[in-house]
Amino acid sequence: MINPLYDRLFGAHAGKDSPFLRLEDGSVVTYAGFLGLGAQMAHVLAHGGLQPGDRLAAQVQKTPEALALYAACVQAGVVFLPLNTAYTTDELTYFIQDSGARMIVYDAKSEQAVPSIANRMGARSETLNADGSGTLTDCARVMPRSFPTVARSSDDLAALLYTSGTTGRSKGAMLSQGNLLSNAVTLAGEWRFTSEDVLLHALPIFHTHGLFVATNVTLAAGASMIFLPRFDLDRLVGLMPQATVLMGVPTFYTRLLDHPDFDCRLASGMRLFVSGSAPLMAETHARFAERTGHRILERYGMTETNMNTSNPYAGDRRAGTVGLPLPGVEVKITDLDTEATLPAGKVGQIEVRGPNVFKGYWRMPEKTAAELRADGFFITGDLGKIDEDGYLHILGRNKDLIISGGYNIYPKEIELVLDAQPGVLESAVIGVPHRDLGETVIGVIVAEPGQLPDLDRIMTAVRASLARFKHPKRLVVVPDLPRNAMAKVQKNVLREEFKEVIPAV
Ligand code: MCA
Ligand code: AMP
Repeated sequence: MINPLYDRLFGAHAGKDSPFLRLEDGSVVTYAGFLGLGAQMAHVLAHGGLQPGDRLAAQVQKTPEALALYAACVQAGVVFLPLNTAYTTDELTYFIQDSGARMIVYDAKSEQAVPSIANRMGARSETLNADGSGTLTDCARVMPRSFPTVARSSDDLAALLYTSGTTGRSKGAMLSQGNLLSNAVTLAGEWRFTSEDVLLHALPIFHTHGLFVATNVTLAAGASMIFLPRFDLDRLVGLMPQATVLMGVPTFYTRLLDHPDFDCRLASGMRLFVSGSAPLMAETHARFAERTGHRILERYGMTETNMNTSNPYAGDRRAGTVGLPLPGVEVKITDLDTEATLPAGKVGQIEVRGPNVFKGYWRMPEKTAAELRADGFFITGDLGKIDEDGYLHILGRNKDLIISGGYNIYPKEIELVLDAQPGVLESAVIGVPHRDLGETVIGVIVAEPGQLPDLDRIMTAVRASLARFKHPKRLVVVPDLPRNAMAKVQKNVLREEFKEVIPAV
């Protein structure tokens, strides 16, 4: 194989007239049509001077063209860097600059700043809009529908995905061809995917879950996807009878259970429901089984590692656990202080090793060294235990992280913005329980002596610099922050105090 990821996931389907994407309007993109468009886009990248290993940043809506751009990058040996469409210009600028992207693909209708950022960096910019139009597709249309696939090895980078950090500075996780391919093939096998499967795809395609888990697994099996531009509960329910598999974050499942039409008849043609990215409550698992007869299969992964563990397809899917290590993946629990491996039943930090584990953080050797051990084990920052039967239980986090509707939010990033506002002495951002999103963001502020911070003004500043899903749902002012003997803010005390600040609806 000259380009393992392309050859196995994409090239293997050359010439096939079978459906790959089933769109909302009833039209179908065949494998051959999709690969043809990908090849045309690969020509655009090559004409634009992109060399193998160069980064291409894309902040675009979920369209077949956006997915073809991913295929084009893999085929041209270019490192794909997808970006959340909710990111503000400030956030976008950081990712583009940090990655040194050589080409930026953006939606001309929603982002105005890219051409000037690109100019400053000597990068090219192309547009790709929500309706598939733009300079990228205009240029692609006149290109040949085949492209000489660029040779790559398993260790070459295929994608750079940013994940926020506890210091507030996002880190680019370097994912190799081998990382992505090994996980896709493993998951397709474990979850028994075949070319007959139809995946109901309602996740965004700028994160691991929607892009690598859902899309790569579909590609590995030569299956097809009902490709929804966004999550829409009524559409999901309406289309379910045409699908066989759904992958979603827990919010998908709690919302489905709230839908009056969602019942066992609707789910009768489905063979698998997968949940991940955030904890699935055992209660949701039980209610879902009661309503549909299906036991949701929960799995556990990270941007840095793709998927690590999964409940079994055929065996016992245990609620409240994330299942067993995937074939080829090692999981161990270690003591936080001594780093010694702990026996079954003991709680410690979760470490993983395997072909799925990333190559390190882009241009951050110290951060890489701090989290990726020399022996290949990655310190996930999650806390848990392995029970007597080998099932992994995630029991907490050793990292200050909030997961809202499956999106990860690092409090530090928000605290930096809050702390910079007039009248604010310091702040602590916490996650509190939220019925729909699992957790939601609360900003706790201490005022400068004698000052009364203007909360509306603070929220305006937050809106200007951070994506909407990171915005605190409430700001509260307190006289001081609780601290322990080491002067560390006790966020657990704040979480307890404000756990009911957002009413359950
Ligand atoms: C949307 N909003 C949110 C979220 N999503 N606020 C907080 N948390 C969220 N997750 C806000 C919008 O900014 C908007 O704010 C309002 O809610 C309505 O927006 P809308 O787009 O209509 O929301 P939605 O369609 O209801 O979205 C909810 C969602 C979505 C479907 C749960 O967030 C989603 O698709 N989440 C999946 C994320 C994901 O793919 N994570 C995987 C990461 P306003 O009203 O103020 O305008 S990969 C990962 O974690 C690892 C590797 C793994 O294991 O998978
Ligand atoms: P990300 O940074 O988006 O890659 O998110 C990775 C984090 O999401 C993990 O470190 C976990 O904390 C969390 N996560 C993913 N899947 C699950 C799950 N099934 N249960 C609990 N937490 C999960």
